[in-house]
Amino acid sequence: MTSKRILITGAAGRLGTILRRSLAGQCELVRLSDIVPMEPAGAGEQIVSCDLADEAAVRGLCEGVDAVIHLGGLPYETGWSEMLRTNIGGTVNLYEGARHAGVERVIFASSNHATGMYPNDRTLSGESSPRPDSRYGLTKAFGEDVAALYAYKHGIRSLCLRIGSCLPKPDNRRALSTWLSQDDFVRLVQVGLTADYVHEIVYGVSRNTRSWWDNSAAHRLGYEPRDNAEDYAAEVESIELKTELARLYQGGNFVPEEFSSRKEWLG
Ligand code: NAI
Ligand code: 15L
Repeated sequence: MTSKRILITGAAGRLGTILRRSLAGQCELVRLSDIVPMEPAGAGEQIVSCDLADEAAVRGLCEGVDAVIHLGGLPYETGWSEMLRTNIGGTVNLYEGARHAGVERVIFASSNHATGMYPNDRTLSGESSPRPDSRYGLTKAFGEDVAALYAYKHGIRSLCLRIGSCLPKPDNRRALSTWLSQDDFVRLVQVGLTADYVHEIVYGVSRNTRSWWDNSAAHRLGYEPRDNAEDYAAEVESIELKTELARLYQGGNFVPEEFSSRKEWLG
């Protein structure tokens, strides 16, 4: 591994906990940061409590690391003020902190909800332009652009992961397309920590037979997913999302929430 000193934001969360486990003992330092408490530091770990909205604190947080895995933020739809403070402000603070600290690379947890308003019959790639399905999805599309600014202008390698549904196993029919196994998530992050790229947007998805995403850019970087949601098809195929809109668009349940278009813009 080239990155020896790593910062994980959102380290107390679902994905942060998976990464913490996988990186234990692998690096010179893993700095684990969140606003909520977590298990005490083990060997090679450091726990730093930090609100991503606190610009000065985030500056300090980024000091002395080679790579950042930016998972911290609100992973669901909520009002503008929280979104602006945490997801937009927090991501800007993080990249600005990384620039000041001379961080080499940032892996940004984007989301499939940046492109959630595409219908299910479209095959997307990291080059597909955003069609956010929510304020949440828009914050992720914004984060991808922040990543481009800091990559091309300031030389921070930036890998944006449009993560599908990272779960122990798929839990419904939609997830047969969107599932990212926890092991494949770790594999993808390992690629992000070592591969040669400037600014890339890829999908965080396993090798699902029914995937909606052409992830060849990730494969070119060296990502070799091993899990396939299809193995669980018999178990979950009959578990459908409840509304027609949710079934029609890639963003699933984020789509019908506050939906108010009188037209069908499918295409
Ligand atoms: P999570 O909610 O379990 O973890 C996020 C962490 O961020 C939490 O521990 C929370 O305390 C922390 N956080 C929230 N506000 C903060 C603030 N102001 N300052 C510092 N920390 C703050 O979410 P999860 O599932 O682990 O997701 C991690 C990232 O991946 C998120 O950015 C999410 O949007 C993204 N993602 C996750 C997917 C999934 O399937 N779990 C799918 C797509 C994207
Ligand atoms: C996300 O972005 C959410 O953070 C996660 O909780 C899931 O809803 C996931 O997308 C998904 O689309 O399944």
